[in-house]
Amino acid sequence: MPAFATPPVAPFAISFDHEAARLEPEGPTLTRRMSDLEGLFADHEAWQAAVADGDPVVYRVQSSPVPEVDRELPQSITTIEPGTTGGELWMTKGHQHPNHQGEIYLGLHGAGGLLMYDGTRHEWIDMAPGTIGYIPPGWAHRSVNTGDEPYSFLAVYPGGAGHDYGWVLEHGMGARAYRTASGHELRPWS
Ligand code: PAN
Ligand code: ZN
Repeated sequence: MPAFATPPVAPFAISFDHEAARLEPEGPTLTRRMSDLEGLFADHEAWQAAVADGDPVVYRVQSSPVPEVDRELPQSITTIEPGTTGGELWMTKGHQHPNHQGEIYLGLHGAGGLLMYDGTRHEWIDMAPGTIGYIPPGWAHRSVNTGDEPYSFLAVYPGGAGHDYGWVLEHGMGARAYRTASGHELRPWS
């Protein structure tokens, strides 16, 4: 099982395969199944049914060996599978960085969206290969697969930023992304 390096991390090169959406050397990979997304989809019964029906993998996060500690700059590649639950597009849990700091995402493969919320306003950025989405300090963020193939992106963020998942459960994300006949649409938070 790959592990994080012990800080301070020595200089090293990362081989980045954007087609395969992989980093080498690898750190740990986190797997999020449907059961890990409790309370996040608007349609609770559809979520329960999906958990009962094989509890599918919704997304994976592959890290480089750089650990999440202050002054280091970790990177990871997230791959979200295509799918919907109660019509809502598959997505990451979403979080806010409690130590407000900026972050960048780079689209690698597939089609997605970057939903951001500052507690009052929400913003949406369409993400495609080559798009850099900028997340300003203090904005909660969630990624959505809007296509019919896996959607992958690279994230680079300050190691001391922390991850607060409770903030999204408490405040929501301002909007939800749904599949429609012609693509996808955002609907008000419910
Ligand atoms: C990303 C996210 C990753 C998974 O690396 O952590 O896409 O999303 P959740 O953390 O919301 O489950 C990032 O924004 N890091 O700060
Ligand atoms: Zn983040």
